[in-house]
Amino acid sequence: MGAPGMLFSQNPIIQTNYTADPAPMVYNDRLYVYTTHDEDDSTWFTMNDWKVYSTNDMVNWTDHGTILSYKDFDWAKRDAWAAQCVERNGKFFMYVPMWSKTNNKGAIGVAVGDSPFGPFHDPLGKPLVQSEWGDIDPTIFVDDDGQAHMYWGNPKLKYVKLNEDMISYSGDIVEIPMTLESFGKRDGKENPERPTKYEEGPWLYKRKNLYYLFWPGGPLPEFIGYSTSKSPQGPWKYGGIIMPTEGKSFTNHPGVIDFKGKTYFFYHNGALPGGSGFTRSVSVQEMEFNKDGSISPFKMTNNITKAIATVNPYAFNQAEMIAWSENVKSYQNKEAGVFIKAKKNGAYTSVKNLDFGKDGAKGFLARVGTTHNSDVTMDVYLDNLSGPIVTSIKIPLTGGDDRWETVKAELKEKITGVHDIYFVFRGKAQKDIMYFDYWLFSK
Ligand code: FUB
Repeated sequence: MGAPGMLFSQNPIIQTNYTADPAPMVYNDRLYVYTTHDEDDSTWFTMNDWKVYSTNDMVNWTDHGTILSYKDFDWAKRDAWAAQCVERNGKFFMYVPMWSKTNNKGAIGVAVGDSPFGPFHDPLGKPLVQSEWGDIDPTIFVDDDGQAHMYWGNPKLKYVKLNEDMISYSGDIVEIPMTLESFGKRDGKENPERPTKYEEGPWLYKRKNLYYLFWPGGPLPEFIGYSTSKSPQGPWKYGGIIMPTEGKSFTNHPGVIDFKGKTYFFYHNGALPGGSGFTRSVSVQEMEFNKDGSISPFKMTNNITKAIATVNPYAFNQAEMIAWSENVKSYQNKEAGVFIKAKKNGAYTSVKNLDFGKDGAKGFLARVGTTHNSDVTMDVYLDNLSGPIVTSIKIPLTGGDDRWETVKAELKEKITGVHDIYFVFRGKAQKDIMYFDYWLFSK
């Protein structure tokens, strides 16, 4: 995927799958974003599983693959919709809305894992919450005093107080009053079910003792609005629209997080080739607050231009760590974990801001394979696609993505200092030119 002319973009941050409903989480100095997954060619919300990606530099994103599916819940039958993962006491809790096969309506489940990637399992064997209707899009916030709140819902907005075990709650489900003071008056035709702008997809966030609720607003196509409160339980005060409707998808979904001294705003649109309201893609940009804590409206932008850390080219680096790509898809299997496939001649991936150091790199190694015995090559370019080719490796016929070979090559010239690199995949086949698992340079 990817389109000519998007070469200098960083957004959407994932080009190898259609992703939506970003839910960021910071753990051990790394930023993770959990996403939903729109199946290719979807014409409805055809969504079966959740994925996770991570970065430490805001520019190169590593694909950790599918980490949970509705099939992991005995009681669910479809609709792996907007989720959030939070860490507490070394355990990771995925809160996920799905369609329940037990009583044919939506419900929110929870899965627990020992790492950000799982494996996750359903400790309850039943939903964590199910109310009368509209149980989608959970957001969870653990406050400084240890109290966790879960908000969710469309068209109603509800919350419960989660217990410390994070898989049960105390008290009743509370329904937030849908007042114009809290969520603003909806434009257009009166809609008794939706009197305010609030639609769905809430995201709860705290900054300087002020609680923020970000939410996609209607009527469709959605924009992102926000409300604030001095308490995580409200009352909420409508703050305005921060991201007006834009970008080829009739839904949007906020995810806000602080990371290394900055605040980042995640959202989705339909910006990839083939993109639409049902084939969406996740983007991120920096977010600013006014002195009084209010937020001025902003537009979707192309990128975060500057990496905030360098990549070590001498470590094992995954092929699915990507700053930008075109015509590349990611997959996973037992032999390689997550890996990528070049779908077309000329497909490429890029990685930004590698620090080769003073002494520099002399060699290159990659784990690769192909099913084609004609000339398949991977050319490694320095800095841009018209930059010098530092090495070109011939891809051995391995015969299937369960069979791999490690190939070594000398560099034409030593590389020193900080550079971007591009892996360009070339071959005569009509599809699936080659597959690529990991790479590293040597000194
Ligand atoms: O992605 C499926 C649904 O679309 C989400 O649950 C909503 O928030 C909207 O993004």
